[in-house]
Amino acid sequence: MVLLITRQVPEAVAARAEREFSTRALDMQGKFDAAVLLANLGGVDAILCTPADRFDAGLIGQLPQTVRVIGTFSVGLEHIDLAAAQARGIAICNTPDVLSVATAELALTLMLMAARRAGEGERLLRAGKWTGLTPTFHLGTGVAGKVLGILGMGRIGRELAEMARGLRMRIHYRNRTRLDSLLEAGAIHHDDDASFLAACDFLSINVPGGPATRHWLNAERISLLRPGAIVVNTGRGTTVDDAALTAALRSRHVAAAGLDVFSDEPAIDPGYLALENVVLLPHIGSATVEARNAMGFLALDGIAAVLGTGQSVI
Ligand code: 8YV
Repeated sequence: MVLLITRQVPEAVAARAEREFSTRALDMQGKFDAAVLLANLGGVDAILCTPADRFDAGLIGQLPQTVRVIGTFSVGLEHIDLAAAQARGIAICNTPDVLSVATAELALTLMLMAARRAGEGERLLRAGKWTGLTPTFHLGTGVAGKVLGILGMGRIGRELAEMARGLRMRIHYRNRTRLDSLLEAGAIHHDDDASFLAACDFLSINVPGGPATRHWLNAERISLLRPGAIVVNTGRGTTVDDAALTAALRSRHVAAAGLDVFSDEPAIDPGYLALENVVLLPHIGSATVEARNAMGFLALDGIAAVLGTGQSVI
């Protein structure tokens, strides 16, 4: 079976792919090039892609009949037109669960960095501007006893809740449906945005991207946050209205933010770059050796299952 891999994958994943498939590695860098993909699809049975590769209906319509499955090196699926794939009989598989710990760890990293102004402090020190300690130097805010509001209490949100409880935070959440009490583990559920946002000292966005969550955090919802709240996003950049969040960071209604995802990444809204009170990371939520190997293996499992059985694994 021939497997085309769009981007460089971890060594252990590439080695396993080579053992189990006849592989064609495109090693694409930067912007996704659909023409290069299409030129290399002769005889291909399966594709392993990433969220940086957009499989819209137009591209899916041009895939050769031999392609039976697209595996994505991600839990997120918003870059693939699922209806178009289904119409063509192409199965889709993704990599849930195995990245939840890594992504929750990064949400926690951003939350603590934003609360303690870590990025700003490091920039100041490296610029040789640290003149020494005073009791009022570089004050941030603590997290113990504060409310962490989690938007999206799926696998990553619940992992984050468990970690944050260890920091003695109080967990509130907003989700499509209320969790059962075992999964809730004492977290307070809100069935409307206003009461949820008013409760948040910290807001962590852990929902998937796509039209249903586009610009969920807009000017109106930001105005419902407690003044001085801190916002963290490790889901998708499209969930945040950048103009509204940069305005709130400038006015300090939102005291700080930590962002790992951006609506047009790798391009960054210049409004963020001009601000000290935002920590910006280059979409590294799942970027641990452990998570990325596990993601690759899970994607290969899914592809093998489809090619072996003809059944979708999602
Ligand atoms: C990327 C992610 O997939 O899983 C997701 O949805 O956003 C990330 O983990 C990964 O960084 C690159 O493939």
